[in-house]
Amino acid sequence: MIKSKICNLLGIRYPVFQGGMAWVADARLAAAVSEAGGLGIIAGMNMNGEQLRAEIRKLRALTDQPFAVNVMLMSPHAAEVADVVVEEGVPVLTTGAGNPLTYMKKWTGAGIKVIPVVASVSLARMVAGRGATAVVAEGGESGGHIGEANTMPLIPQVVDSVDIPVIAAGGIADGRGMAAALMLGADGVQMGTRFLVAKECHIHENYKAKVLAAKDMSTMVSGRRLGHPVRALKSPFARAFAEKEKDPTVTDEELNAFGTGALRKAVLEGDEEGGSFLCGEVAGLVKKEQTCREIIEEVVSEAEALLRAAPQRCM
Ligand code: TUI
Repeated sequence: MIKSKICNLLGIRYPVFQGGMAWVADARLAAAVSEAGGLGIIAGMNMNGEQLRAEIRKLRALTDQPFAVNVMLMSPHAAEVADVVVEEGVPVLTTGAGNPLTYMKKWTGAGIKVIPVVASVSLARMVAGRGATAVVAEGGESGGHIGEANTMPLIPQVVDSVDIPVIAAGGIADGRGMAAALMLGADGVQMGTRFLVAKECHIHENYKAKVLAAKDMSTMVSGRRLGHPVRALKSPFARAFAEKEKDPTVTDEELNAFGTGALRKAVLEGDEEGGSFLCGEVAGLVKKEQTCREIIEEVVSEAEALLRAAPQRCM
């Protein structure tokens, strides 16, 4: 069985994290992943402090396994959320879309294991020096907000730069991706897109159908002009946003206003016209709806079989 340092550090059975996807990763999804032996992560992005507190308590009613909360640092509620995770005694935190240094002392001082999502060697080094337990190194193949580096070059460079475990994210949706990530030196993987179609993932059926129908060229990146590139499925909204982005008569404020609420519309309403269906480049590999347990066990056993068979394949 694939076991790594991160399993012992966090008390989880498999080195598999579920991405803390905004509007998507609620208590029901995170609890199912944690019950199946991975690390379930609640997205703090779309909640204020009190909503997050309720979600954490809901998860605790569903599982006694370790779990995490993702603090999206660009969220208007980030400061409030940063306090609630301490008050609620959350065991593990991931952060995203920014530099978490402002909060590191508060969190590590409260005994929380902090695992920032990083998109560069420099941020990985910085947080490792401030008490991070591990990092998730995320390549630009990911869905949602992305950095500039891709997974294949990013992971080994981060691995070489820090002496804490590195979890690979971006472009991983099956055992082949997991085996490759482990060979790059990662200690585990984080997957978002594969969990979008989990049975316990309560997004609109239109969203799941779009992910299941996606092919290799189905995603695109927009938002560079605003300083936060985002990968999503090609859609009327994503194309319109990309067009407006190129138009110098459209101000940044207008562009921001155009994007506001689009993710909520995709997740809750399945709005095919106005929704932003965030999704990773691996969507073309995601073929069926499964339980979180089936997903985790399938990915881990595929990876294990591949790694065992590696000498026959290559030598
Ligand atoms: O955060 C994510 N993915 C997200 S957040 C999100 S909500 C959103 N919606 C619309 C527009 C913008 C955001 C949807 N998806 N992943 C973690 C992640 N963090 N990916 C990349 C980064 C990152 C990038 C640059 C982290 C740090 C960083 O630089 C920080 C610095 O100051 O050096």
